[in-house]
Amino acid sequence: MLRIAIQKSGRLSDDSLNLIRECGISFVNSSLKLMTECTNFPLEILFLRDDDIPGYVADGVADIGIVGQNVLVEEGKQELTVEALGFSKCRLSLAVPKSTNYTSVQDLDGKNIATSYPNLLQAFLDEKGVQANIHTISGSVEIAPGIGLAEAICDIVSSGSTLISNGLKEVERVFKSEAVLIASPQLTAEKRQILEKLLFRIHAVQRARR
Ligand code: PRT
Ligand code: ZN
Repeated sequence: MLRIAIQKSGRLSDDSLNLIRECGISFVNSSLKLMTECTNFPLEILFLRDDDIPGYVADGVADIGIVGQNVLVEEGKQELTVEALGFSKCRLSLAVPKSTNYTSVQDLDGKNIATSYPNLLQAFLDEKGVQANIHTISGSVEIAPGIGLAEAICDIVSSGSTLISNGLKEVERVFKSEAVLIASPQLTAEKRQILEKLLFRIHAVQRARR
């Protein structure tokens, strides 16, 4: 039996479960249960917060998982990657109030930037040779400039409408992300075989979608 960690409820959940279903794997999904066993494939689904998925897979509590690259790389666990899955595409971007006269990333030197992704942001700023004060906050990053916490933010963007409705403009793309399949490095030969079977089905689903 292979154990997969999936986001319990959020932007990754539906597409992750649909991918498993499209692989021809059946399961009963009760929102009350933490775990469900598939009926026609040796797979057990564990439902978690997305932030916990890389750690559970790294520790071997779950064998494989589906998570956004933004979370995976922020947590420094990119070596768990098996392959990109092509959904939940988004980007991590820097944004400033639309009234700000922004010319280049150097304008952020000495500024305060609010984000939930301090590691990805720090790596980007280091590469650009910019020194800024990073304020790590866990949610509602887009309101930080309005309440005087920061001059800029670094947050996930997909359509861009959240930025616009908060009077912000996107000025730099820091990281491009999509959902990825990850796996524990210590899988038994038996579990690796189940993973190979699952990957075979995932590739068939992806080919059919194209
Ligand atoms: O509860 P849990 O911790 O499991 O979930 P979460 O709230 O931390 O994550 P969730 O469900 O919001 O997102 C899960 C993953 O989906 C993220 O880690 C990304 O990989 C991916 N993803 C794709 C997104 C978005 N699109 C997205 N638009 N994650 C967040 N957003 C948010 C963003 O933070 C901002 O508030 O949506 C807003 C921007 O959207 P637009 O369309 O207005 O630009
Ligand atoms: Zn989360």
